[in-house]
Amino acid sequence: TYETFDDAYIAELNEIYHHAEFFNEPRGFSSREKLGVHFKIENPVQRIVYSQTRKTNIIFNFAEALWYLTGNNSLSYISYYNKRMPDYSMDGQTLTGTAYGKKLFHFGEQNLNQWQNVKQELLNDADSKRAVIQIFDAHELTINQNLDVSCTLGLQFLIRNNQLNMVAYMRANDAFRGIVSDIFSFTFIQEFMARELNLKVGKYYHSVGTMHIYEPDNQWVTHVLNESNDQTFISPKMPQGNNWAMVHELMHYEEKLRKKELTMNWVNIQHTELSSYWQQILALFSIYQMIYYHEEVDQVLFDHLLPVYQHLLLNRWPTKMS
Ligand code: 5HM
Repeated sequence: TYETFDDAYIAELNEIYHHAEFFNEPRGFSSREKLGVHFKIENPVQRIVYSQTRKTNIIFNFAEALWYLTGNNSLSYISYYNKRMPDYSMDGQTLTGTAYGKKLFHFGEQNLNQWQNVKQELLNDADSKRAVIQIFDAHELTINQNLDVSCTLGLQFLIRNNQLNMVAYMRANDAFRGIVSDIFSFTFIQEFMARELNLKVGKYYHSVGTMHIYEPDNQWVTHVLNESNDQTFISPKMPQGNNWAMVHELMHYEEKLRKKELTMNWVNIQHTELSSYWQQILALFSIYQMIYYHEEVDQVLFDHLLPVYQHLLLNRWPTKMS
Protein backbone atom coordinates (compact mmCIF):
# COMPACT_ATOMS: atom_id res chain seq x y z
CA THR A 1 0.00 0.00 0.00
CA TYR A 2 1.20 3.46 -0.92
CA GLU A 3 -0.22 6.92 -0.30
CA THR A 4 0.54 8.34 -3.76
CA PHE A 5 1.57 7.02 -7.15
CA ASP A 6 4.95 8.76 -6.76
CA ASP A 7 5.64 6.58 -3.67
CA ALA A 8 4.49 3.44 -5.48
CA TYR A 9 6.54 4.16 -8.59
CA ILE A 10 9.90 4.40 -6.83
CA ALA A 11 9.28 1.44 -4.49
CA GLU A 12 8.03 -0.88 -7.23
CA LEU A 13 10.78 0.16 -9.66
CA ASN A 14 13.34 -0.58 -6.97
CA GLU A 15 11.74 -3.96 -6.31
CA ILE A 16 11.78 -5.04 -9.97
CA TYR A 17 15.28 -3.70 -10.57
CA HIS A 18 16.91 -5.29 -7.50
CA HIS A 19 14.75 -8.37 -6.97
CA ALA A 20 13.75 -9.52 -10.44
CA GLU A 21 12.51 -13.11 -10.69
CA PHE A 22 13.36 -13.66 -14.37
CA PHE A 23 15.74 -12.29 -16.97
CA ASN A 24 14.43 -12.97 -20.47
CA GLU A 25 13.84 -11.62 -23.97
CA PRO A 26 10.17 -11.50 -24.97
CA ARG A 27 10.01 -10.61 -28.71
CA GLY A 28 13.81 -10.31 -28.53
CA PHE A 29 13.89 -7.42 -26.02
CA SER A 30 16.14 -8.13 -23.00
CA SER A 31 14.38 -7.39 -19.77
CA ARG A 32 14.01 -8.36 -16.13
CA GLU A 33 10.61 -9.08 -14.63
CA LYS A 34 8.43 -10.04 -11.71
CA LEU A 35 5.15 -11.89 -12.15
CA GLY A 36 1.85 -11.24 -10.41
CA VAL A 37 2.52 -7.75 -9.04
CA HIS A 38 -0.26 -6.05 -7.07
CA PHE A 39 -0.36 -2.85 -5.11
CA LYS A 40 -2.80 -0.26 -3.82
CA ILE A 41 -2.71 3.54 -3.95
CA GLU A 42 -4.65 5.27 -1.18
CA ASN A 43 -4.92 8.64 -2.89
CA PRO A 44 -5.24 8.16 -6.65
CA VAL A 45 -5.73 11.90 -7.25
CA GLN A 46 -2.00 12.23 -6.49
CA ARG A 47 -1.06 10.54 -9.76
CA ILE A 48 2.10 12.36 -10.85
CA VAL A 49 5.67 11.01 -10.75
CA TYR A 50 7.99 13.83 -9.64
CA SER A 51 11.41 12.26 -10.17
CA GLN A 52 13.82 14.87 -11.55
CA THR A 53 15.64 12.32 -13.65
CA ARG A 54 12.58 10.45 -14.94
CA LYS A 55 11.22 13.77 -16.21
CA THR A 56 7.50 13.11 -16.45
CA ASN A 57 5.86 14.67 -19.49
CA ILE A 58 2.71 16.00 -17.83
CA ILE A 59 1.36 17.31 -21.13
CA PHE A 60 1.55 13.88 -22.74
CA ASN A 61 -0.08 12.41 -19.63
CA PHE A 62 -3.12 14.68 -19.95
CA ALA A 63 -3.20 14.29 -23.74
CA GLU A 64 -3.26 10.50 -23.44
CA ALA A 65 -5.89 10.39 -20.67
CA LEU A 66 -8.10 12.72 -22.73
CA TRP A 67 -7.42 10.68 -25.87
CA TYR A 68 -8.97 7.75 -24.02
CA LEU A 69 -11.95 9.80 -22.85
CA THR A 70 -12.73 11.04 -26.34
CA GLY A 71 -12.86 7.51 -27.77
CA ASN A 72 -10.31 8.46 -30.41
CA ASN A 73 -7.79 6.07 -32.02
CA SER A 74 -6.01 8.53 -34.29
CA LEU A 75 -2.25 8.29 -34.60
CA SER A 76 -1.85 11.91 -35.74
CA TYR A 77 -3.37 13.15 -32.45
CA ILE A 78 -1.21 11.14 -30.08
CA SER A 79 2.02 11.26 -32.09
CA TYR A 80 1.93 15.08 -31.86
CA TYR A 81 2.47 14.55 -28.11
CA ASN A 82 4.82 11.56 -28.36
CA LYS A 83 7.10 10.95 -31.33
CA ARG A 84 7.46 7.23 -30.59
CA MET A 85 3.81 6.37 -31.13
CA PRO A 86 4.07 5.71 -34.92
CA ASP A 87 6.32 2.71 -34.08
CA TYR A 88 3.25 0.87 -32.77
CA SER A 89 0.89 1.58 -35.65
CA MET A 90 0.22 -1.12 -38.24
CA ASP A 91 -1.46 1.18 -40.81
CA GLY A 92 0.16 4.57 -40.11
CA GLN A 93 -3.28 6.04 -39.32
CA THR A 94 -4.57 4.45 -36.15
CA LEU A 95 -3.52 2.56 -33.05
CA THR A 96 -5.38 -0.63 -32.31
CA GLY A 97 -4.19 -1.97 -28.94
CA THR A 98 -3.01 1.21 -27.23
CA ALA A 99 -6.01 3.36 -28.22
CA TYR A 100 -8.03 2.41 -25.16
CA GLY A 101 -10.62 5.12 -25.90
CA LYS A 102 -11.91 3.16 -28.86
CA LYS A 103 -12.28 0.14 -26.54
CA LEU A 104 -14.05 2.19 -23.88
CA PHE A 105 -16.64 3.78 -26.16
CA HIS A 106 -16.76 1.64 -29.32
CA PHE A 107 -15.81 -1.89 -28.28
CA GLY A 108 -15.76 -4.60 -30.94
CA GLU A 109 -18.05 -5.15 -33.87
CA GLN A 110 -21.08 -4.18 -31.83
CA ASN A 111 -19.54 -0.78 -31.11
CA LEU A 112 -20.36 -1.11 -27.39
CA ASN A 113 -20.28 2.00 -25.22
CA GLN A 114 -18.76 0.36 -22.17
CA TRP A 115 -18.64 3.62 -20.22
CA GLN A 116 -22.44 3.96 -20.33
CA ASN A 117 -22.96 0.26 -19.63
CA VAL A 118 -20.71 0.31 -16.58
CA LYS A 119 -22.26 3.52 -15.30
CA GLN A 120 -25.73 2.01 -15.69
CA GLU A 121 -24.63 -1.17 -13.89
CA LEU A 122 -23.38 0.94 -10.97
CA LEU A 123 -26.59 3.00 -10.89
CA ASN A 124 -28.69 -0.19 -10.88
CA ASP A 125 -26.68 -1.93 -8.18
CA ALA A 126 -24.22 0.13 -6.18
CA ASP A 127 -22.68 -3.06 -4.73
CA SER A 128 -22.13 -4.58 -8.18
CA LYS A 129 -19.05 -6.66 -8.98
CA ARG A 130 -19.85 -6.62 -12.71
CA ALA A 131 -18.84 -3.06 -13.58
CA VAL A 132 -15.94 -4.04 -15.83
CA ILE A 133 -14.65 -2.25 -18.89
CA GLN A 134 -12.96 -4.83 -21.13
CA ILE A 135 -9.89 -3.62 -23.03
CA PHE A 136 -7.84 -6.56 -24.34
CA ASP A 137 -9.76 -8.25 -27.14
CA ALA A 138 -9.20 -11.90 -28.09
CA HIS A 139 -8.97 -10.81 -31.75
CA GLU A 140 -5.68 -9.06 -31.05
CA LEU A 141 -3.79 -12.35 -30.91
CA THR A 142 -5.15 -13.46 -34.28
CA ILE A 143 -3.52 -10.55 -36.15
CA ASN A 144 -0.26 -11.58 -37.76
CA GLN A 145 2.82 -9.66 -36.51
CA ASN A 146 0.60 -7.40 -34.42
CA LEU A 147 2.73 -4.41 -33.30
CA ASP A 148 0.20 -3.19 -30.79
CA VAL A 149 -1.56 -5.69 -28.49
CA SER A 150 -3.39 -4.04 -25.56
CA CYS A 151 -1.37 -4.34 -22.39
CA THR A 152 -4.43 -3.63 -20.30
CA LEU A 153 -7.00 -6.37 -19.87
CA GLY A 154 -9.69 -4.32 -18.18
CA LEU A 155 -10.77 -1.79 -15.59
CA GLN A 156 -13.16 -2.69 -12.77
CA PHE A 157 -15.16 -0.11 -10.81
CA LEU A 158 -16.42 -0.93 -7.31
CA ILE A 159 -18.51 1.35 -5.12
CA ARG A 160 -17.79 0.61 -1.49
CA ASN A 161 -18.65 2.94 1.44
CA ASN A 162 -19.83 5.52 -1.11
CA GLN A 163 -16.39 5.71 -2.66
CA LEU A 164 -15.48 4.67 -6.19
CA ASN A 165 -12.60 2.20 -6.13
CA MET A 166 -10.97 0.89 -9.28
CA VAL A 167 -8.86 -2.14 -10.15
CA ALA A 168 -6.75 -2.06 -13.33
CA TYR A 169 -5.72 -5.47 -14.67
CA MET A 170 -2.75 -5.55 -17.04
CA ARG A 171 -1.14 -8.50 -18.78
CA ALA A 172 2.16 -6.56 -19.07
CA ASN A 173 3.46 -3.26 -17.76
CA ASP A 174 6.79 -1.51 -18.26
CA ALA A 175 7.69 -0.50 -14.69
CA PHE A 176 9.91 2.38 -15.81
CA ARG A 177 8.23 4.00 -18.83
CA GLY A 178 4.69 2.77 -19.52
CA ILE A 179 3.51 2.76 -15.93
CA VAL A 180 4.00 6.52 -15.54
CA SER A 181 1.35 7.31 -18.13
CA ASP A 182 -0.80 4.21 -17.53
CA ILE A 183 -1.47 4.87 -13.86
CA PHE A 184 -1.91 8.57 -14.58
CA SER A 185 -4.58 7.79 -17.19
CA PHE A 186 -6.33 5.02 -15.26
CA THR A 187 -6.65 7.06 -12.07
CA PHE A 188 -7.82 10.03 -14.19
CA ILE A 189 -10.56 7.78 -15.61
CA GLN A 190 -11.40 6.62 -12.06
CA GLU A 191 -11.67 10.20 -10.83
CA PHE A 192 -13.72 11.21 -13.90
CA MET A 193 -16.22 8.40 -13.28
CA ALA A 194 -16.33 9.16 -9.53
CA ARG A 195 -17.11 12.86 -10.17
CA GLU A 196 -19.74 11.89 -12.75
CA LEU A 197 -21.44 9.60 -10.22
CA ASN A 198 -21.04 12.21 -7.45
CA LEU A 199 -19.00 9.81 -5.36
CA LYS A 200 -15.73 10.27 -3.52
CA VAL A 201 -12.63 8.85 -5.14
CA GLY A 202 -11.74 5.59 -3.38
CA LYS A 203 -8.56 3.52 -3.69
CA TYR A 204 -6.78 2.45 -6.85
CA TYR A 205 -5.52 -1.14 -7.21
CA HIS A 206 -2.90 -2.04 -9.85
CA SER A 207 -2.65 -5.69 -10.80
CA VAL A 208 -0.12 -6.89 -13.39
CA GLY A 209 0.81 -10.26 -14.95
CA THR A 210 4.37 -9.27 -15.83
CA MET A 211 5.99 -6.08 -14.59
CA HIS A 212 9.35 -5.49 -16.24
CA ILE A 213 12.25 -3.18 -16.98
CA TYR A 214 13.97 -3.22 -20.38
CA GLU A 215 17.74 -3.57 -20.28
CA PRO A 216 18.57 -0.41 -22.28
CA ASP A 217 16.83 1.57 -19.51
CA ASN A 218 18.97 0.10 -16.71
CA GLN A 219 21.37 3.02 -16.33
CA TRP A 220 18.59 5.60 -16.35
CA VAL A 221 16.66 3.49 -13.82
CA THR A 222 19.62 3.50 -11.41
CA HIS A 223 19.83 7.29 -11.67
CA VAL A 224 16.16 7.56 -10.79
CA LEU A 225 16.58 5.17 -7.85
CA ASN A 226 19.66 6.98 -6.51
CA GLU A 227 18.02 10.36 -6.56
CA SER A 228 17.00 11.88 -3.24
CA ASN A 229 13.53 13.11 -3.86
CA ASP A 230 12.10 15.11 -1.01
CA GLN A 231 9.94 17.51 -2.97
CA THR A 232 6.23 17.16 -2.51
CA PHE A 233 3.56 18.78 -4.62
CA ILE A 234 -0.19 18.63 -4.58
CA SER A 235 -2.08 18.06 -7.79
CA PRO A 236 -5.56 19.54 -8.03
CA LYS A 237 -8.87 17.68 -7.77
CA MET A 238 -11.23 17.48 -10.71
CA PRO A 239 -14.49 19.41 -10.12
CA GLN A 240 -17.40 17.32 -8.76
CA GLY A 241 -20.22 16.51 -11.20
CA ASN A 242 -20.39 15.77 -14.89
CA ASN A 243 -17.27 17.07 -16.64
CA TRP A 244 -18.15 15.99 -20.19
CA ALA A 245 -19.00 19.50 -21.43
CA MET A 246 -15.60 20.66 -20.14
CA VAL A 247 -13.79 17.86 -21.98
CA HIS A 248 -15.60 18.62 -25.23
CA GLU A 249 -14.79 22.30 -25.06
CA LEU A 250 -11.18 21.66 -24.06
CA MET A 251 -10.70 19.23 -26.94
CA HIS A 252 -12.27 21.67 -29.40
CA TYR A 253 -9.46 24.12 -28.54
CA GLU A 254 -6.87 21.32 -28.37
CA GLU A 255 -7.49 20.44 -32.01
CA LYS A 256 -7.12 24.03 -33.15
CA LEU A 257 -3.92 24.45 -31.14
CA ARG A 258 -2.43 21.22 -32.47
CA LYS A 259 -3.22 22.16 -36.07
CA LYS A 260 -1.98 25.69 -35.40
CA GLU A 261 -5.29 27.23 -36.40
CA LEU A 262 -5.30 29.20 -33.15
CA THR A 263 -2.96 30.57 -30.48
CA MET A 264 -4.13 31.19 -26.94
CA ASN A 265 -2.77 33.44 -24.20
CA TRP A 266 -3.92 33.61 -20.58
CA VAL A 267 -6.67 36.16 -21.30
CA ASN A 268 -8.09 34.01 -24.14
CA ILE A 269 -8.08 30.96 -21.86
CA GLN A 270 -9.89 32.80 -19.09
CA HIS A 271 -12.58 33.84 -21.55
CA THR A 272 -13.50 30.23 -22.33
CA GLU A 273 -16.33 28.48 -20.47
CA LEU A 274 -13.82 26.15 -18.81
CA SER A 275 -13.50 25.95 -15.03
CA SER A 276 -10.05 26.60 -13.62
CA TYR A 277 -9.09 22.89 -13.39
CA TRP A 278 -9.68 22.53 -17.15
CA GLN A 279 -8.21 25.95 -17.96
CA GLN A 280 -4.93 24.73 -16.50
CA ILE A 281 -4.87 21.81 -18.94
CA LEU A 282 -5.69 24.12 -21.84
CA ALA A 283 -2.80 26.35 -20.74
CA LEU A 284 -0.51 23.30 -20.83
CA PHE A 285 -1.70 22.47 -24.36
CA SER A 286 -1.13 26.06 -25.43
CA ILE A 287 2.41 25.99 -24.03
CA TYR A 288 3.00 22.68 -25.79
CA GLN A 289 2.06 24.31 -29.11
CA MET A 290 4.92 26.80 -28.50
CA ILE A 291 7.32 23.96 -27.67
CA TYR A 292 6.26 21.81 -30.63
CA TYR A 293 6.44 24.62 -33.18
CA HIS A 294 9.72 25.98 -31.70
CA GLU A 295 8.31 29.26 -30.53
CA GLU A 296 9.17 31.21 -27.42
CA VAL A 297 7.06 30.14 -24.44
CA ASP A 298 4.62 32.82 -23.25
CA GLN A 299 5.91 33.85 -19.80
CA VAL A 300 2.57 35.24 -18.63
CA LEU A 301 0.87 31.95 -19.43
CA PHE A 302 3.60 30.02 -17.63
CA ASP A 303 3.28 32.32 -14.58
CA HIS A 304 -0.43 31.47 -14.29
CA LEU A 305 0.13 27.72 -14.11
CA LEU A 306 -0.22 25.90 -10.80
CA PRO A 307 3.17 25.44 -9.05
CA VAL A 308 3.03 21.68 -9.67
CA TYR A 309 2.76 22.17 -13.44
CA GLN A 310 5.41 24.91 -13.46
CA HIS A 311 7.76 22.55 -11.68
CA LEU A 312 7.14 19.71 -14.13
CA LEU A 313 7.64 21.91 -17.19
CA LEU A 314 10.83 23.43 -15.80
CA ASN A 315 12.13 19.97 -15.06
CA ARG A 316 11.28 18.60 -18.50
CA TRP A 317 12.04 21.62 -20.75
CA PRO A 318 14.47 23.78 -18.68
CA THR A 319 15.79 25.81 -21.61
CA LYS A 320 12.34 26.50 -23.04
CA MET A 321 10.89 27.84 -19.78
CA SER A 322 13.60 30.32 -18.82
O1 5HM B 1 5.41 -7.74 -26.28
P1 5HM B 1 4.37 -6.84 -25.73
O2 5HM B 1 3.15 -6.66 -26.59
O3 5HM B 1 3.97 -7.20 -24.30
O4 5HM B 1 5.08 -5.39 -25.65
C1 5HM B 1 4.41 -4.23 -25.23
C2 5HM B 1 5.24 -3.48 -24.22
O5 5HM B 1 4.70 -2.17 -23.94
C3 5HM B 1 5.31 -4.16 -22.87
O6 5HM B 1 6.56 -3.91 -22.31
C4 5HM B 1 4.22 -3.46 -22.07
O7 5HM B 1 4.42 -3.66 -20.75
C5 5HM B 1 4.39 -2.02 -22.55
N1 5HM B 1 3.16 -1.24 -22.41
C6 5HM B 1 2.85 -0.63 -21.21
O8 5HM B 1 3.59 -0.72 -20.23
C7 5HM B 1 2.32 -1.08 -23.49
C8 5HM B 1 1.14 -0.38 -23.40
C9 5HM B 1 0.19 -0.25 -24.57
O9 5HM B 1 -1.03 -0.93 -24.33
C10 5HM B 1 0.83 0.24 -22.15
N2 5HM B 1 1.69 0.10 -21.09
N3 5HM B 1 -0.29 0.95 -22.01
